[in-house]
Amino acid sequence: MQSSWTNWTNTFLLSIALLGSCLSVLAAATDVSYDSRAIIINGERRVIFSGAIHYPRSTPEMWPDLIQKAKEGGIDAIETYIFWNHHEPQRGKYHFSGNLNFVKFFKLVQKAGLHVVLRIGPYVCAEWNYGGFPVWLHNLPGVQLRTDNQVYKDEMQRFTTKIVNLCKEANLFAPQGGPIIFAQIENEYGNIMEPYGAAGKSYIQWCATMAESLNISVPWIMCQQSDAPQTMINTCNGFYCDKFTPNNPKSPKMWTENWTGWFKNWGGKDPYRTAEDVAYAVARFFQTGGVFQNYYMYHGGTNFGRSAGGPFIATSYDYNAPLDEYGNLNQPKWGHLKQLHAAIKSGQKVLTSSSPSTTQIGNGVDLTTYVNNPVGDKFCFLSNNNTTEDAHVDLKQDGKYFVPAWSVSILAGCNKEIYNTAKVNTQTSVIVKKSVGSNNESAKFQWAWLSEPMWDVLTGKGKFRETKLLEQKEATGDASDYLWYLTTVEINDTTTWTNAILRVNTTGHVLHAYVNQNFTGSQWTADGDHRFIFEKPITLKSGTNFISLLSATNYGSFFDLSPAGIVGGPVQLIGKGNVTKDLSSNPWSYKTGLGGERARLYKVKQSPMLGRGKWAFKGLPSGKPMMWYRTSFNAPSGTDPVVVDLQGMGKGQAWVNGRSIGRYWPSFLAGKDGCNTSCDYRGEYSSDKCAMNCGNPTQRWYHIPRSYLGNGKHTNTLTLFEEIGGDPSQISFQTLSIGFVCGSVYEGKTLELSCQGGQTISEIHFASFGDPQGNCGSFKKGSCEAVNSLSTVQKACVGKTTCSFNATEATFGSVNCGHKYSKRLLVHARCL
Ligand SMILES: *[C@@H]1O[C@H](CO)[C@@H](O)[C@H](O)[C@H]1NC(C)=O
Ligand SMILES: *[C@@H]1O[C@H](CO)[C@@H](O)[C@H](O)[C@H]1NC(C)=O
Ligand SMILES: *[C@@H]1O[C@H](CO)[C@@H](O)[C@H](O)[C@H]1NC(C)=O
Ligand SMILES: *[C@@H]1O[C@H](CO)[C@@H](O)[C@H](O)[C@H]1NC(C)=O
Ligand SMILES: *[C@@H]1O[C@H](CO)[C@@H](O)[C@H](O)[C@H]1NC(C)=O
Ligand SMILES: *[C@@H]1O[C@H](CO)[C@@H](O)[C@H](O)[C@H]1NC(C)=O
Ligand SMILES: *[C@@H]1O[C@H](CO)[C@@H](O)[C@H](O)[C@H]1NC(C)=O
Ligand SMILES: *[C@@H]1O[C@H](CO)[C@@H](O)[C@H](O)[C@H]1NC(C)=O
Ligand SMILES: *[C@@H]1O[C@H](CO)[C@@H](O)[C@H](O)[C@H]1NC(C)=O
Ligand SMILES: *[C@@H]1O[C@H](CO)[C@@H](O)[C@H](O)[C@H]1NC(C)=O
Ligand SMILES: CC(=O)N[C@H]1CO[C@H](CO)[C@@H](O)[C@@H]1O
Repeated sequence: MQSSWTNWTNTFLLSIALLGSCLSVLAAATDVSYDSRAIIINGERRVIFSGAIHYPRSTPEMWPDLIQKAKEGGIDAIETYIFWNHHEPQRGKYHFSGNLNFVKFFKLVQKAGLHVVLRIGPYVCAEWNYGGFPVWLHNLPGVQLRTDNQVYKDEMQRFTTKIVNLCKEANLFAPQGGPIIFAQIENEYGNIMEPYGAAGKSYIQWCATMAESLNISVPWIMCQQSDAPQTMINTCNGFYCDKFTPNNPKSPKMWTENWTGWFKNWGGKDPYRTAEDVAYAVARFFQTGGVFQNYYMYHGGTNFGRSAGGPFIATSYDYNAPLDEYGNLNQPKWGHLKQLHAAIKSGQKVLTSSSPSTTQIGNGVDLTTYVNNPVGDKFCFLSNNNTTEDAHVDLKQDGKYFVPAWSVSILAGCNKEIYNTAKVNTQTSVIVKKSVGSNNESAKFQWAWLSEPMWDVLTGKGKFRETKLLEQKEATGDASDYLWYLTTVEINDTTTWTNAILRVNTTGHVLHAYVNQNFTGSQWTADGDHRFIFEKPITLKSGTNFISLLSATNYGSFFDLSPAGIVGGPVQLIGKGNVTKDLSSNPWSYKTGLGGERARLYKVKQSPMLGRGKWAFKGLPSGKPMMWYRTSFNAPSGTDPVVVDLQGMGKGQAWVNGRSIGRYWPSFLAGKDGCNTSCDYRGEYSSDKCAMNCGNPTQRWYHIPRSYLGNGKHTNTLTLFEEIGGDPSQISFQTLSIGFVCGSVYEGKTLELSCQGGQTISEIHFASFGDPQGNCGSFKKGSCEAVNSLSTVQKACVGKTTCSFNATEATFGSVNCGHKYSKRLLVHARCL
């Protein structure tokens, strides 16, 4: 491996030299290699902190700020997948502009001085529609996805080559002077490989050979692939990876997905993973010999458009990441990890040139020592994995340490604590939403509305016919979430059929039924999973009856193997005496998508309120399914992120100025149970631990990127397609900013407080240096404090955007806390 990249680099350098090209390109060429203890970049032995930011989950206007904040947070590399279905929505028709311009994204990363980890996949999972595969791929004759199938392999090779060539043409690989230091082929295949048998094994070999043949001259990785062919580095994904060992002893220990939190499903709660536990997982990884780790996600962002995967992935992909959905610092997570990166980096020389040796001290306490011989420099990790018992560890001449339960201390020189994962010294920021304009009656929006045009489908008129119930991906090619299934039934025996039951056996996810133009009901899977049975009473008449079924779905990661829609049914009518009519083999007529989608009702031309005669303005309907609504609104002034509050709406899709901001479903509430008022960071995390927002809408607020908005008066249009019925009169727009910050530091540490976006600290609600107690928002004085705590903080902070001071008696004056183990400073301040 290593020699081949070097050869390639030499050839490259030679050709540049022969062309007499500029020296700056020559100087920028970067050599990447590795061994089991380091990533080696231009000869420098490094540990690498990487953060995932998926370019289509934000906007090009947001990219520079996100990248800069990652850099300031101590991140060395940005990792992203490549999203095939968005780049090639129709076979051979490519899109690489706007927020799909990953070349631009990588150049911005490079400009900031960071590296790139390129995960091509091209299967990516990622809670993305159909795992990133274009649905047309599914419909190619003879194709079988992710296995030793020639049709599939040809397509995968063609797309992978296309992406690699785009990167080569833009000189993006490290030896070309670009930022890309690693590339990934396939994705977590090891987790699902078994059912594929021998074909799976030969497929993964083929992936390795194909990838190698692309001559990218940086190392390839495969994640969760314990049998990765030897030129590939296999890597770990998970909440913790301390127990992972790569399958090749020469490979570095790499963690490609350290889950900083979790994603959200419709009907799910807000996942929350504490800063203490993420820091613990990362520190443990480096304690046990880790070399490269990536935060999945560092910025989660938004599933705009129809990009969210199925079943039931929400539009927000916040992930409880260090940067929130809108790009705000998620504090204290961002800052606590920043300090962790700095602490580990301070030991980089020792860590990358020696192997760990660990002594078990007992009761879950481990001391891991790295010694850089013959120099003798030392670096230590002192961990306590006991979930309940704090440890007091006496290392004799190297000092005494307090190591809280489930934490890791980092000891510079093995005798000075520079960081502990459970001792958070970073401010907590409380983000608040501010209403834009007033909420009073006369300030309410003027709404226009229009019923979804359905005259054709409700009278059985579709676009194509089959005498069976089709699979939805095959019928729609994913041109829309929606597919109409239409049939008729002749009734002559009214005694049996006047009062009947319509029963539809469907693979989900959502079904709406109409009989003779009459809305009969809607239903969806309770748990966001696959099959359900729709059963509603209907009235049939003598003669021809129209049955019109609308199936709505999006696609999950393993939907290549499981069907979607009403495929196969059965669809039945049950009459008096349980007489059953099976309609499954009837002639069925089909129509993909909504009338309003075809008419592009979300597109706005000139004055948005000037509908071409169809839009109505009077008597705003509420609670009616299948409605289009639109209104115009002013862009909020300033630069704070903007959201639309869709409280009161049911389920549907939303557009701002013609651009989709995603699917919405605020009527879907998170379960009432399983939220705790307190969250204990100790013990293994799982995605429902410390969950929040029980009993509330899974997602009430929807991000409108600033760049989607125009300036000035009434230049913006919000368009909604409401599927199940909602009340638009409750809708409002809000901006997000920091309302409060809380600081907490232990004695001897520096407290830094800051607001953002031009805000200043306007007021100090609480400040006490001593033994104060409580959580952010409810701090209380303890038994002792420095008398001028409050005035000292006020003097240093009020009127400033940022302030910092040391939590020491030198700053605050003496505190008589007697025997207390450690003093600390708590501050609660307001940003305005
Ligand atoms: C990769 O390099 C090898 C040897 O230099 C060459 O034979 C092959 O054609 C190259 N492949 C590509 C895709 O550039
Ligand atoms: C905790 O650490 C001890 C070593 O001190 C180890 O034997 C044990 O497996 C660890 N427990 C967990 C849950 O990691
Ligand atoms: C944690 O410490 C307690 C008290 O010493 C002990 O009983 C328990 O076994 C320890 N648990 C682990 C996982 O080490
Ligand atoms: C209500 O809205 C009207 C029109 O925008 C405005 O003139 C009035 O001041 C508002 N009243 C309050 C109490 O905000
Ligand atoms: C009623 O319909 C059935 C088929 O659905 C048919 O066999 C029968 O002849 C019809 N009877 C009358 C009176 O039209
Ligand atoms: C629904 O369809 C599935 C698959 O064909 C079948 O296993 C199940 O029994 C059906 N359920 C009902 C109530 O018809
Ligand atoms: C529609 O349903 C209503 C009751 O829900 C019923 O009164 C009406 O007759 C139905 N119309 C048709 C055309 O079936
Ligand atoms: C019809 O089926 C239902 C449930 O499947 C059953 O409860 C009912 O007794 C049946 N009625 C007749 C008349 O068979
Ligand atoms: C809530 O907290 C209690 C006490 O810490 C714990 O026993 C329980 O498992 C927690 N429940 C959840 C759902 O996290
Ligand atoms: C805080 O203490 C450090 C030494 O620990 C010192 O360098 C720094 O100047 C102090 N900062 C303030 C604001 O007093
Ligand atoms: C892919 C992977 O490592 N998954 C693991 C992530 O962590 C959860 C919970 O700790 C495990 O259940 C998964 O197996």
